Amino acid sequence: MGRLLAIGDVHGRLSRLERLIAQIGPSADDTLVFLGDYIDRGPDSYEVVELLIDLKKQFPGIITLRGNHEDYIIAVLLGNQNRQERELWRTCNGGEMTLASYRHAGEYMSVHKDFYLNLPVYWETEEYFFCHAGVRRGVPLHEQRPVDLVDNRNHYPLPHENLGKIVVHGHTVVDTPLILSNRINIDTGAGKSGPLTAIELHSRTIWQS
Ligand SMILES: [Mn+2]
Repeated sequence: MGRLLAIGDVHGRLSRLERLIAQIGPSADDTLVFLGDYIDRGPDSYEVVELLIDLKKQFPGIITLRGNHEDYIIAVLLGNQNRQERELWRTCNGGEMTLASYRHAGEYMSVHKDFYLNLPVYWETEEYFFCHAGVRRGVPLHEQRPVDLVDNRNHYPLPHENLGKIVVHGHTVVDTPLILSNRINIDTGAGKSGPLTAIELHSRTIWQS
């Protein structure tokens, strides 16, 4: 049986992602679930998405979920973002860095339209439920709304709440990976000054770069 890995919010940090992938050394038997937020804040959004697309071509077990930052770019690509939302994305949510990254690459964001529009909001195994932002307290896993799976904050299940599976997510920055009995959060703030984190779930091995 291959390994089962989750990788936290990358936020345009290509070198950290490259180092992490080199440490992990993925093989065709492994499943790697990327938890979303590939873009914004860091300098290399275009290159990060290129690398993810390349990994998906190389390995059969690469899953890329949708984060709230991909929601911003999807809104741009679909023309659903009004002026105020665009300003908020650019100035407060790191979108300026994404625009610059595509500009430097000489590409339009639409070059990755298929990638962005085909990101699922969750993925699961018998034991684990993967999504970007975690699940909303009190709602069964399969009744969760996409908006909560992608952008939930402050409504996490209580530590003793039995969810049926262990939820693995990112989105809310923690200093060190948070490993509870019902959920695991591995967003260690690569978008700011923190490391990028991966966890192998059978062995609970952690890698950081
Ligand atoms: Mn994030």
